Parts: sequence; structure tokens; C-alpha cells
Amino acid sequence: MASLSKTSQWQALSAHRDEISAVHMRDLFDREPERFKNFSLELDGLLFDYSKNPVTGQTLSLLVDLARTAGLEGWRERMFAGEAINTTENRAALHPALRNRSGKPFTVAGKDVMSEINRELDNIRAFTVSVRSGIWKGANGQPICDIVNIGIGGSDLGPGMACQALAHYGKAGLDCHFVSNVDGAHLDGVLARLNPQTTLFIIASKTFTTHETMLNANSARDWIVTSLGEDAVEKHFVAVSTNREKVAEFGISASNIFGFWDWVGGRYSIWSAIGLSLATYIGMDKFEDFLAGAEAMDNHFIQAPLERNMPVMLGLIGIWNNNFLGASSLAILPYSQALARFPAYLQQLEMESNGKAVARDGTALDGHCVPTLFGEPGTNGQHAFMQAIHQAERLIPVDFIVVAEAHENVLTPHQHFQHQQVLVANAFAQSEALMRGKTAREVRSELEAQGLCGSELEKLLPHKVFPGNRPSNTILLERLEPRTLGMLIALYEHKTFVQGIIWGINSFDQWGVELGKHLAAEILPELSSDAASHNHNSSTNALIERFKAYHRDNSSHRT
Ligand code: G6Q
Repeated sequence: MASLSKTSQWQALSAHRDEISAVHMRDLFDREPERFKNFSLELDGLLFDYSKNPVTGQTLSLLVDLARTAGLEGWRERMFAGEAINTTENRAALHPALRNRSGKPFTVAGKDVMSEINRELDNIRAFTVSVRSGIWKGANGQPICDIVNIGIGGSDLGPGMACQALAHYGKAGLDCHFVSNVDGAHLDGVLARLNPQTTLFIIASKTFTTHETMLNANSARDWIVTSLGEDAVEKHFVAVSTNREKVAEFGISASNIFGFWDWVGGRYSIWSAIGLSLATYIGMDKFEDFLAGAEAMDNHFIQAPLERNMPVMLGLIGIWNNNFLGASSLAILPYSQALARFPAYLQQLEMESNGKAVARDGTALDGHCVPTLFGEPGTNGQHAFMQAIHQAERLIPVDFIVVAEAHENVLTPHQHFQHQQVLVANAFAQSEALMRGKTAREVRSELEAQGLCGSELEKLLPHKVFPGNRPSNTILLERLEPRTLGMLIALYEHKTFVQGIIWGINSFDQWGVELGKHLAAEILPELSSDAASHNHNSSTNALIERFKAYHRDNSSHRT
């Protein structure tokens, strides 16, 4: 966005915002009976309704002009052509190749990468069949009942979120667990429930050097070796990594390594072997459906005109709410318990991709970019933070993600339908309430009807007014299944890309996580050193000393 805000397209949007700012969305709906039709898009069981945003047709066409001025179409071509658009790491960002089932070539540096991808998919398929059918046996000859994915960030959030989302499709008798946190309580809590003889670990780490993952992996390895012996490692550990050397050092044999490539960013890697836990859990055919859903969204993103293009519209609506209406956060509210981890997944996708201070050319960005994402499944959020979204001064746009059909398990179909109706009624009610609000006049007549009058009524009235005119998108999935989940994730991936291009950001690096890592490596030896810490500020030095003092006084429990 370094210079984009100076362009005539940006200026036109600012002027347009001033012109329409007094118009309430209620009036926009009243004036335009076809508003839903005009401001919604549909693709294979996924409906995207963006009509409840304070925009007009003109707003959207000005936003599309802005996208064109930012060169969105050219950048999209460069991404799909495998150019090194991640300029600070000189890498392509070619995750769409991972879900390309059409047979068309995808190239990186002039080399078609599809044969390598397909070979790896074949390896994944063979592994999933072997584990699911019980051919793969643990050291004592028992089939695998529990898979533990050890990874963090991009090597955890995607498969963890998706396994929960698609649990309905998971194989009975096979459970997937995810350990990411270096807090020993995480691994400990998972291992406490498992039997080493029937547990298989997937160590998922692109670099195989991530401190948290390596410590968790080593502790898991000790757990297996202690109970089954050193030879059991081969039957109880596989790795997903681009660093075969480091995996070999850990003691995992070459035949148990699933690879991927440096042009797959961590937070875009669920489509690669990083999805191994998911593929094993739901089976390879379903994993292929998941890939196909993402591919359908890729094709839509490439082919649909910008004005009718879902990721483009989702991105542009966000730009409007952020940069022109001043919102600095975004609530992601899946009305689906199965999608409980989706907000956390999107937090990484959007905030790690676009949470940057400088543009691609290194110049400072001249406005705020990525919003702060947060969220919880509905209806829980309604009983927690929705109050602020309805009435607090600051604008907090919302993405509602709603699933029409529930999956049945223990409850009867009738019970499920009852629950689903209540759930969905709440989602639709929230978006309507945010849009319409409740005027002072409406509150007054409501209170009068309840028999209130005079000062009692006047005192209560301002508390019950809702300003409305609060933006929200609704994404309605017919069913939460592998294909639609693939579409949904790819929709947000491309939305993130669209916004990054408009802000002028390289969405594919993450230098902002380095400083903390570096300092942690410095502090670690200080925590066990006898010498007092003087290397930091007074706060950090004192905290280190307090930690050491605590452990000096309580050292008996570690022996
Ligand atoms: C994602 C990031 C980051 C990464 C983790 C784990 O885009 O790069 O979240 O996925 O730091 O890294 P490894 O997979 O290398 O362990």
C-alpha cells in the first residue's frame, strides 16, 4: 500500500466513502430488493453472501478498479506460473499445484513439479491404506489405533483443524491427536491416554529443526523406546519434512519420510504430506476430494471475472472495512462445532501472511493492514463477546460460517435437525441484528408496549439502542465435507493473497517470528546457569532470576 493510497482509485474510494457514510444498510436493503442476488456468489455447495456490508454497486466497482491498479491479475498469473513471488526468500508460492488433479503442468524454475507431487501422493496413499487396513503393525504386531501428529504452526494448525472438522469421516477405531506446544503438559496429556504398542507418531516439520517440535519428538521417542525398545522406532515414527538429513539423524528411515518442497509455505502446506494425518484419518479418496474442492476454488479464482470472483470480493470487502471504514479486527464465527479450530487456522493464515510493516520493496506501509482475527464457534460467542460487536464504538466486522446440514452420530436425525435449526436461526439472527440494529424509536415503542413510561423509560432507552449498519459476510456450506472444506480453506488462502497484493505485501514470508526465536535460544542456557543474568533489561533479568530461584528451592522433584 506504500503508494496505492495516493492513487486516484484510492482517492475515489475515500470520496465515495464520505458520500455514502450517512446511508444505513437498512436503507440499502429497502432501496434494492435484489440486493442479496447482486451481492452474493455461489460455487458447488458454497454460498458467499456479502450483501450485509455497507457497500453499493459503485463501492464494489471502485474496489475492483483498485485491485486492477494494484496489478492483482498479473500477480495471480505469476503465482500460478510458479514465479518466485516470495521475494525475500526467493521462492515460489505454488501450493495450488498440490491440489492440481487435472493433469496440467505446474512449473517452478522451468521444471514441471507435477510428477514429484503425484509420486508423493502415491506414497501417501500407500501409507494410509497400510495403516487403515492394519497391515502396518506396531513393534509388537498390533495395528495402529492412535496417530499423534507432532508439529507446530503450519505443520499443526491445518491438519489439526481439518481432522476435527471432518471427524465424521474419520475411520472408526483410529484417533488423531495433535501435539504442538512445547509445554510438556501437551504431550504428557496426550500420551497419558495412549498405548505405545498401538501409537504411531508423525513428526511434521518442514525444516526438522523447530525447537518445540524436536523436543516433543525426542520425548515421544523416549516414551516408545522405554516401553518397546530402540528397534520399535521404525514401526512407530514417520516424518514429513523437506530436510531428509535431519530426519535420518533422528533415526527415521528413508522409507518412512514423506517429502514436500521449499515452494510450499508452512501455513499453505495442508495440501502436501503435512496433511498425512488427515489423509490417514479420512482415507485417501476423501483426501483427494478435499484437494479437488480446493482445486475448484483455484479454477474459480483464475477464471471468474473480478466482479464475480469470491476470493476477490471477500478480500475487497475486507479492504473496504479495514482501510476505509477503520475496522482493525475481524471476528470469524463458525456456527459449527466441527469448525471450532477454523478461527485459529485463519489467524495464522492471515496474520502471519499479511501482518507486515513494509511493502515488497521494503518501504513502510502507510496505513494499517491485516486486522486482528479472533473467533469462537457460535452460539458460544453470543454469550461472550458479541455484546461488543453489537454495541461497542469500534467496528468489528464478522464472517459467519454456517453449515446447513448436520452429521448424525448418536443423536437421532430429528434431534440433530432440532439442534441445527436453533444453531442456524441464531447465526442468521446475528447477521440481521448487526445489519438492522434497533433504533431509539423502535426501542421506545417496545418499552411503551411493556408499560414503561416517563423517566424510567428514558433511563433505559439508550442502553437498548443498537446502531446496526455493522458489516458481516455469511458463508453457507450445504454440508461440511472434504470437498467443501477444501473450497473454504482455498477461498481464504486466495482472499489473503488478494489483500496482500493490494497492500503491496509479500504474503509468503514471516520474518516477524525470528527475533523471539533468537532470544529464546539466548535465554535457554541462562535458565540453567549458575551465573546471574545481566544480559537483558531489568524486567527480563529479574524474571530469569525468579524462575531459577524457584527451581533451586524445589530442585528435588527433578532428580
Ligand atoms: C508457516 C510458518 C510456521 C511454520 C512453523 C513450523 O507458514 O512457516 O508456522 O509452519 O514454524 O515450522 P516447521 O514445519 O519447519 O517445523
